[in-house]
Parts: sequence; structure tokens; C-alpha cells
Amino acid sequence: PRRRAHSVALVGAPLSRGQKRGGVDHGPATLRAAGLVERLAGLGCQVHDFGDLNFTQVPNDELYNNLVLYPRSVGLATQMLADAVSRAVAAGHRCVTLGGDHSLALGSVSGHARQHPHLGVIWVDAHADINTPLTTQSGSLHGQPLSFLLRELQDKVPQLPGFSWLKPCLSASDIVYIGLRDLDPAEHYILKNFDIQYFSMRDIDRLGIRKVMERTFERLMGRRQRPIHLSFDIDAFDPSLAPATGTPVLGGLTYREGMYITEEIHSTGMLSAVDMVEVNPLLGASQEAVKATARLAVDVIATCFGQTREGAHTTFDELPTPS
Ligand code: 6HN
Ligand code: MN
Ligand code: MN
Ligand code: MN
Repeated sequence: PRRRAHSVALVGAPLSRGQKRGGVDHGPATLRAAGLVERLAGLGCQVHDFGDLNFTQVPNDELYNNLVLYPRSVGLATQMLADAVSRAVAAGHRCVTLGGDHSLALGSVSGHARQHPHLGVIWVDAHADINTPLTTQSGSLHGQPLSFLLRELQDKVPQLPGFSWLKPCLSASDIVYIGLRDLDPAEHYILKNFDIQYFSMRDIDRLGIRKVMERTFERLMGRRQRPIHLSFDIDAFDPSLAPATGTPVLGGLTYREGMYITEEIHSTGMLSAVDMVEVNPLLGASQEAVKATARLAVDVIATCFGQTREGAHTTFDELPTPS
């Protein structure tokens, strides 16, 4: 039986000012060059490619507090992204944001929440990305987006220039992390203190990925179904699989764990928006390494929209008959 095709919007978000390394702004082009559009179309999705947003660097974008980098540029870009994601979701599409660094989640989650205030977030990452501007050690905003999005943290988060548009839209109980293995002390404190659910790599070793996904959905959808926002940082994978990224950490997800996560999310039928972030084509040791990283990211996205390891969720109606 023919399943209804997903209508998928692609929004390119070539944002790089949320961290210090050049090249991550070429992420959207790298993902498209790896055949993303063709793969989704091959699954029967209707693909609406909205192209790349045109982010400009705000002049005189001085450090906040002598430390936090490019607040105005990141604030303006994520404001633009929020509008684009909100429009795409309002038009009835599942929205895929192609990064770009992970600070873009400030925009994608905010824009998504404008249409679906009760969404739940699955954050697949080696890192927790929940430093505040006052706890960050790197000064990079890609390590901080969740602190701005979480209601419970608002009295700990200062107003940054460029961020006045942003309203927190998540509660601590709306987030589940998968794949964590590199937390700063303040991030660990926040996760424990606000009772945020997380499955570290150690938890995956102990429980297996199947139980991790069962518990993830129990936490987010135990009481009622809700739209899911998947924010997928490619550095969640082991660096042997995803070398072309800015902050690799040993001991990450296997290919099979990654595919299982997205197969299960697709199966809920509730996936509403996806971020694919931190693919940086200037960082692989070779062209092959970059291509492998990009192919992996495309596999993640394709699996979100129905690709399975048992054969596609594509349409195959009838076997040919010999004449
Ligand atoms: N990412 N916790 C570190 C920091 O700079 O705050 C690393 C952040 C990595 C962010 O990979 O999206
Ligand atoms: Mn991240
Ligand atoms: Mn990360
Ligand atoms: Mn489907």
C-alpha cells in the first residue's frame, strides 16, 4: 500500500559565527552535493528546496562580556532562520535545516515552536550545548543555544545584543539528549539540577540503543503525542565515521546506532523538523573523509523520512510479469 509522501522543506543555514573554525558555512552546499535532494525524492518525498538564507555579518559585532563571539551576527541570522522555519512548518512541510553550526538551533527551534508550542526536542550530540554566556569557556555560541531556549534558565541568562527577538520556548521536561560524552562542569550541573533527561554514550553502552529510544519516547510522548524536533549534531557519531566536524570526540555513535535512532523517530510519525549541523568540509583529512561525513549526514536525514535497512518505504506496487 502506498504511504502518503512526506512534503519536506529544505532551508540552508550557512551559519558559522557560532564557533571559531571556517568552513561550516559550506555545510548546506556539501549536503546537497552528497545527493540529499535526490535521495529524498527517491523515497517519494515532495522536496521543496528553499535555498540558502543570506546571512550577513553585522558590522562592529564586538565580544559580549569580553568573551562571547559575534552575538549580533548570530542573533540576526537565527532570527531570519526562525521566520523561515516557522513559514515552512505553517505551509504544512516537515522542515529540514541544513547547517551551519549548532547555534542555528536558536532559530530553528524557536520558529518551529511558533507553530507547535508543545513540541519535544531530541538532541543528538556529543555535547550538551547548554552553557550560558556566563559559564562558557570557549565563548562560542554553538555551545550555548539550549540555555537561551529553556524557560527554567532565564534568570541565569543575560540579554545579549541581537537576541531581543528570542523568547524561551522549552521546558526542561521537553528535551532528551542522546550521545553525550563531553560536558563542561556547568553543563553537568544544569542537567542534574533541572532534571533534564539524557542518555550518554555510557548509558547507550549499558542499556543498548533500543531501550534508550523506548525511554526517550516514554519521556517525551508518554502522556500524549506531540511534534518532534530532532536536532542532530554530526559529531554525535564516532570521529572515525564523521571526521569532517569542528569538535570531534572519541567514542561516539556507531553507524547502526545512528540509523536506529532515526528509524525509530520516523516510526513515531511525529517528526516535524530536523537540524543537521556541524558538517565542515574544510576539516576532513581528505576529500574522501569529507564525502564520507556528508554521506552519513544524508543517510541520517533520509532515514528520518522513511529510508529503512530492510528496503525502502518507497512505492513498489507490482512485480513485472513475463509476457
Ligand atoms: N557543538 N562545550 C563546548 C563549548 O564550547 O561550550 C563545546 C561545544 C560544542 C558545540 O558541538 O555544537
Ligand atoms: Mn552541538
Ligand atoms: Mn557537538
Ligand atoms: Mn513515512
